[in-house]
Amino acid sequence: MANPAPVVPLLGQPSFITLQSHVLVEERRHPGATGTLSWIISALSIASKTIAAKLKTAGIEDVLGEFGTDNVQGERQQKLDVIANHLLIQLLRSREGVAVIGSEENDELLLVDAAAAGGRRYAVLFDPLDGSSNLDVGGGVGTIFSIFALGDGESGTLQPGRQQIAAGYVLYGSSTIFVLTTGNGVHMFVLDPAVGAFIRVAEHLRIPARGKTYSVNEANLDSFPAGYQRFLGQCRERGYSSRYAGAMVVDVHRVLIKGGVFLYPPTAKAPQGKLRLMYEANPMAMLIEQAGGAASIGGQPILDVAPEELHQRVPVILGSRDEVAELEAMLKD
Ligand code: P6P
Repeated sequence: MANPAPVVPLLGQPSFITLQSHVLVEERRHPGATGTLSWIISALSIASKTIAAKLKTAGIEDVLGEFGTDNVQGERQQKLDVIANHLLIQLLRSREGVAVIGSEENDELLLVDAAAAGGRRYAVLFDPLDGSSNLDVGGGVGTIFSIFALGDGESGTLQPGRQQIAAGYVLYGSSTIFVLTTGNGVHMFVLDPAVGAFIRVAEHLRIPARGKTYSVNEANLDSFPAGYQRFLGQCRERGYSSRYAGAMVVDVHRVLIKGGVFLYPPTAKAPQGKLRLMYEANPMAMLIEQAGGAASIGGQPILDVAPEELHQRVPVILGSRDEVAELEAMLKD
């Protein structure tokens, strides 16, 4: 008998499950699904690949720096904020079923009369380029998105985060990472630029019950409510490390993978907190809860907050269940 073929040890068997095939399999778990949601996630995937490509050569092309205007938040818009926002809006409005688009960069909701197969209608809310002030210094940035189903004729009503049917983010960092939940766990995909596809690298991510880092802007420490200060003092006594990138997607991704907590407490400058409920706190809260963690505004789960307006801000406490519970107890004292 001829020698058996040599077994070639592969350098790690890539799954070859792409984001698109993952989403189609998930779609089959929902009888009566029309594929409209899958197409919306596909639009988000295409937009993120295009944004990732632009970011890789940002220093070469003239797309860094300020655009010259302020957004509704009163923040200076970076050129890439405007580019990313335009890309996402154009791609999403071309998709059947996208009836409402909300963006950090736009004052009002955009109502898009996209007729959908089977009448399915969705609202897609996003922060197109979160942490964009990091761009000029080559830091990590991200896109955060939140998807709600809409009833017939429903357009402007904002729903509590618990009603989200999908949420996720794209981290443009050392690699481009797409993290997604459609309510059946949290799954992670990495962009293979040679193939042009997001390849699944992890399924059903679980956040550790406890971590060894906290992530907060300690420059605001003196204006944090006392419970936060006590909690952070306890973390330091326990030998925790402090990690803060100044971009929510970067900091929350670290917490999702390694455990610990991410905090944006009320401060003197932002008494309601700085982060926006509808397209930052809610999607991140859905991901963290789906991964077995906890997400609170301090005394109430983020996902149960009844929204009052599109750009509403809330305090954010999210991460490992044990640590969030400890902080919540200190806030009650
Ligand atoms: P600060 C970026 O501007 C952002 O919206 C989040 O991505 C980030 O977590 C936070 O603000 C950083 O805010 O006040 O610490 O610079």
